Amino acid sequence: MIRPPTIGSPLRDVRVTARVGRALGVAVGICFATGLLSHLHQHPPMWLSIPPTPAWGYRLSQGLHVATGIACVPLVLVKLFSVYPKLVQWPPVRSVPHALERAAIAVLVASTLFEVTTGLLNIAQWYPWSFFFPQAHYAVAWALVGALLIHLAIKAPVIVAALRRPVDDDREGVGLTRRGLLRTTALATGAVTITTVGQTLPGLDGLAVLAPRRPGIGPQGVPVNRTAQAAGVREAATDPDWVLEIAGPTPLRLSRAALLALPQVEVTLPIACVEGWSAQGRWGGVRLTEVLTLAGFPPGSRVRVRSLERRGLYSSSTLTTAQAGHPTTLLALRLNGSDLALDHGYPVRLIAPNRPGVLQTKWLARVETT
Ligand SMILES: Nc1nc2c(c(=O)[nH]1)N[C@H]1C(S)=C(S)[C@@H](COP(=O)(O)O)O[C@H]1N2
Ligand SMILES: [Mo]
Repeated sequence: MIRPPTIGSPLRDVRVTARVGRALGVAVGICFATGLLSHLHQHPPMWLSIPPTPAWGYRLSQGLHVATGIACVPLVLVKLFSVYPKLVQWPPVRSVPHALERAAIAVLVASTLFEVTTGLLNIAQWYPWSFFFPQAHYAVAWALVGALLIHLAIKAPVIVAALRRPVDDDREGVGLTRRGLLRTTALATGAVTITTVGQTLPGLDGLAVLAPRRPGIGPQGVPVNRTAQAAGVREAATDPDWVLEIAGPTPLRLSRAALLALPQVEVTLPIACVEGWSAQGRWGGVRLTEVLTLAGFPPGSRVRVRSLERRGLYSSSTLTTAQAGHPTTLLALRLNGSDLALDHGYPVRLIAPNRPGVLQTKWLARVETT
């Protein structure tokens, strides 16, 4: 029997593994639950009408999703470090139950690395792959959770026993102690969180040096994901003949001046991007219900808005009936006290409470029923 040399660091201790694993389990649990919620927002099943309140609901859940996902990075690395010799143990399988246990671990490690890597690349807005990120990220999450539950069931007795035993601080040789490793892991996890969570948590934005976005940076003090130039709508959005088509029983064609002549309201609502950044804005414009009533839409209609942007996933979005009927759901014409910038969706964009940023469609062309 060939054995690789055991890499027998005293740091590779089941008590360390169990404690780091517990933290990782909590992070993965929150990340999975909030990821599921984000999926439901973007693909609502017929039985579910997502409520418009609290307005900051998606901002909180997606902020948690990305923050816990980032926190997984140091936790996964330390967890893998602490069990590394076991991953390459020889012979690879000893029995049928052992083979199942190792298969679950293989799926768990592979899916976790996949989720963390694709998630990180996504928040950096870098898509160096050909598959569709949300679908792949969502499907693999289920594989991860399945493998995690099997792993926990098999290891439960070992985990419970390891968590009961205190981590002793005896120094074996020089270097890091086991408690020192746990402290370092906690510090590293805290550090990556503190330097990124300011992309969504007001007050910590000054510390968000590792965050891909800072909430206050962008035209009118709000970040932009896709510019009018990138969306190919510059010309159409600045065309003096632009009108918003309201395809109701009484069809309307409203110029920006006509929209500005309707009763104006101002609401404070966040843009909360799936990438984990969010920014509050003061939006001015016309209530969607105002225009729906004018065009004779029956109450409770399922409404869809369409962008001047023809192609792409963000060219339209559908509102739940509760969101469409909410008084803070606006056809926004102004942001933070001035006319909406072209990159924020001029001449008019949708802004509605408790919705992912991807559904806050910019450069509107049409309002219709589904
Ligand atoms: N037509 C259109 N609307 C869009 C997008 C887009 O690419 N095209 N991007 C969406 C995304 S992903 C986000 S997070 C918000 C960003 O809004 P902002 O650029 O005003 O900050 O707009 C959304 N609306
Ligand atoms: Mo977004």
